[in-house]
Amino acid sequence: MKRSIQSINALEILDSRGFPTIRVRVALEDGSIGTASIPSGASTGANEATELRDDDASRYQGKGVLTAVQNVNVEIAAALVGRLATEQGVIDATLIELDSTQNKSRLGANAILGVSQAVARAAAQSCDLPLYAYLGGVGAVHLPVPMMNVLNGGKHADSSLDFQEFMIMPKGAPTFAESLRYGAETFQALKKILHDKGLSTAVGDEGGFAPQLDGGNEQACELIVAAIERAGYRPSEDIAIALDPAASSFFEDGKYRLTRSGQGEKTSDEMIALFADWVKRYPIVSIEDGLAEDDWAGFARMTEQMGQQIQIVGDDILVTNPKFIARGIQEKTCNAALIKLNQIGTVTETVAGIHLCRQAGWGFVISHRSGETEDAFMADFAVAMGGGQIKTGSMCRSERIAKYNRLLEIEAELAGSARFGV
Ligand code: 2PG
Ligand code: MG
Repeated sequence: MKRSIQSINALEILDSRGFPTIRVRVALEDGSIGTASIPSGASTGANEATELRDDDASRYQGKGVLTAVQNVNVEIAAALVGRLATEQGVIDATLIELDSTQNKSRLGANAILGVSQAVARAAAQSCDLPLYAYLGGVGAVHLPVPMMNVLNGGKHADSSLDFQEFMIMPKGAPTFAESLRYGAETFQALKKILHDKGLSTAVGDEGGFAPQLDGGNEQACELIVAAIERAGYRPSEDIAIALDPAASSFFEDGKYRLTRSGQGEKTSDEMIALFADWVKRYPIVSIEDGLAEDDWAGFARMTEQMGQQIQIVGDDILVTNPKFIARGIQEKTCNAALIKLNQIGTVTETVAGIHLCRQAGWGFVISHRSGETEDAFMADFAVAMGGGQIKTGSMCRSERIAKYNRLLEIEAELAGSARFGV
């Protein structure tokens, strides 16, 4: 059969932090080729699918992925060669069954997802379709509003910010291309403001600036509003703010510890009060992981208090896992999910999680990881799923820009039929 898998090969490559990751190449009988390179998080949720590392201290501080590469080349290849690449559900179910663990720890979610995504790409090429159209069908015309992480803190930078991500969301732009311009101009304005204040303009893992600020986490919001205005845009109408404090990373012994900024310890309710106060004073439209991954009760209180007004996104608490998303819907934990393919490990399960979000009337945001590669699969995936939101870093570093550039290409290709907005 022309669309059956002829060969599967993996390679150990490097991600944007210089740590190893896996690239998979799938070839079909008809000559179609699909590749996929898998990203890697720093502020990972405890319940994410397992990223298999070699733990061989003599290579890359134990972070090598040669075992995962071997698992693809030998066991997975043996199970999938000869199968139809267009049967994504069957391929993914076979991978899950072959692994046979709850969290993909035997073969590695990095190995499994690499194959899952590369198969999808090869199948798209074989069908002579762009990836977004293959995955999303004729209705895949909705370009996402980007959340651009222009100030980096937490586990992504040695800045003074406890909160990991301060993002701008150019939601008032008429097209994706224009939203990118609004964002890039604001990023440059922010650079100038930091420079003029004698602050560092060096960047963190996701390409946002990582300065030492005396004014705590809140000063980041002030600087962003100033940058939006300096670039000639209206805060709120043209460009709003989205936050990802990644609160699991500073939650210790039952308290949120804002040590970097010197803002002391807070309970869940004090954190919620802080966010509620900020939402009144800054154009914040979305808060992801404002509380820690185990704080289900706190999340539900935050959603009850603020969920009518802003988007409350679950990342570490839901880990793109349909099981946790279903619990979140049941318990009204949030009103949106962050979606990262490598948190769950197959394309099929990721789509299943998104379907749950849709059914519940939740939003969803397709997201990169802090350790990325030049692979722009997620850009096509965001258009295919049509949720209207993508989070893929700031306005520099090519592993981030690769996704934005791919979205520009898609918008141009769709021409008159493209839609843009949340
Ligand atoms: C997050 C992500 C991506 P990481 O917390 O949302 O920004 O970070 O990949 O380090 O988990
Ligand atoms: Mg997050």
